[in-house]
Amino acid sequence: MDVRAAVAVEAGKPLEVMTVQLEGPKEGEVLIEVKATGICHTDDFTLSGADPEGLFPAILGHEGAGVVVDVGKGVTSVKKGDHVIPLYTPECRSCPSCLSRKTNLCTAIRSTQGQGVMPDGTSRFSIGKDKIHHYMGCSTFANFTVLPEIAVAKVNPDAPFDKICYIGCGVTTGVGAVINTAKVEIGATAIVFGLGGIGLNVIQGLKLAGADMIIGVDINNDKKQWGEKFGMTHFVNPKEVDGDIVQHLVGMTKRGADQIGGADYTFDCTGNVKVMRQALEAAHRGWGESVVIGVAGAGQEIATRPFQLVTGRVWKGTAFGGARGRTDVPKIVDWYMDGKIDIDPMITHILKLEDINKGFDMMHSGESIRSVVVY
Ligand code: NAD
Ligand code: 022
Ligand code: ZN
Repeated sequence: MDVRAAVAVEAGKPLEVMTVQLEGPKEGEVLIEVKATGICHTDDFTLSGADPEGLFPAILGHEGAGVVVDVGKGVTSVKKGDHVIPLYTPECRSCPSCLSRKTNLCTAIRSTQGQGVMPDGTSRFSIGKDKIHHYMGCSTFANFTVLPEIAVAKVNPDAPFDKICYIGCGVTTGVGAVINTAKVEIGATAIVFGLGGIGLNVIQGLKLAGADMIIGVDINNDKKQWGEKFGMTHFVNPKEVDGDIVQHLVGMTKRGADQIGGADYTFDCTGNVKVMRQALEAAHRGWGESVVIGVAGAGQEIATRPFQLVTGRVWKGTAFGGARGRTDVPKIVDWYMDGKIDIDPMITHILKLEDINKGFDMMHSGESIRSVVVY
């Protein structure tokens, strides 16, 4: 069938909106009509050519929501008409990783997903005789896409597509990092570095978990009011701090008779390896945990003195907020529908597919939190 797609033709060039061909779903696959998709940093990272694993031509996009319009042979968990969110981290429930209960990083289709093809090794997208790669198993920058059954979460059909698409990446990553990865408890103190589309979701996750002190750190003062909207209690701009930012944050979090500072939990939502170090060192001696959420550029390395870890700080990382997609994503949609979490204000721009490149421009300039394309 003919579908409308924004194609990443070549690294470093804008997306080209065109008609491409999509084959129907094969065994174990589903055809989705994509209703809305967010634009996220990883799409930009790949499009820019900075991602050494980036493949071209490809249909990018991994933050979508839509409706099942057809299912392939053997598909049992979803049917035509179901509302779904595509999952770049699938959940097969039978690979060693899923069965371990220790990680959300399902390995069932990992290698083919990285190669930009469906699990049978072929692509469903083409232009004439030329194949186009899938992206993160999702390719939501097309009004129809094919996904493996294990890579879709069935969600509440009353939920609005133009909001819940954000649960396909940003919301789940931020809220999940707090609930699943850090397992923050009531009364905890926390520091969030970087108040963009991820950091704000970490903040609302911390509020949901009952954290007491939620310090937001950003070099952009405009982010203060954004943080406050979602539950941040204190704001620090490192550019306006005299001396060392870590010492400043440790000073702000001093508690108890021994007056040792540092937060119970810290989160890097910048992708900057220097900030990752600050986040670790601003965690409390003896028990503070620092969660790396930001994705750093290819070849970057993190550093700290081993003493920081010997004295009990814990350095962790998280992908997709530690969420098991088919199990946890429907719950997050319900939290949104019940008013437990907020999404609407973070979607600052709605675009048509034809204008998708404007969404990338607004991400670069920092004027958007999230841009969403509505088909
Ligand atoms: P964003 O650009 O919207 O936000 C980043 C924020 O960090 C901005 O507000 C910026 O002003 C701030 N910042 C930059 N340098 C800083 C510094 N030195 N100190 C303090 N603040 C600083 O980006 P986003 O959409 O929120 O994404 C953040 C990161 O999370 C990206 O690296 C993205 O790739 C990553 N991410 C990871 C996962 C995962 O599963 N691990 C999922 C989604 C996104
Ligand atoms: C999403 N991300 C950043 C912004 N939006 C993002 C990028 C990468 C990962 C998670 C979120 C990630 C962390 C660890 C892995 N990935 C590897 C998982 C594994 O090897 O099992 C990751 C994922 C998908 C892909 C590449 C890397 C892909 O489909 N190409 C989850
Ligand atoms: Zn993303």
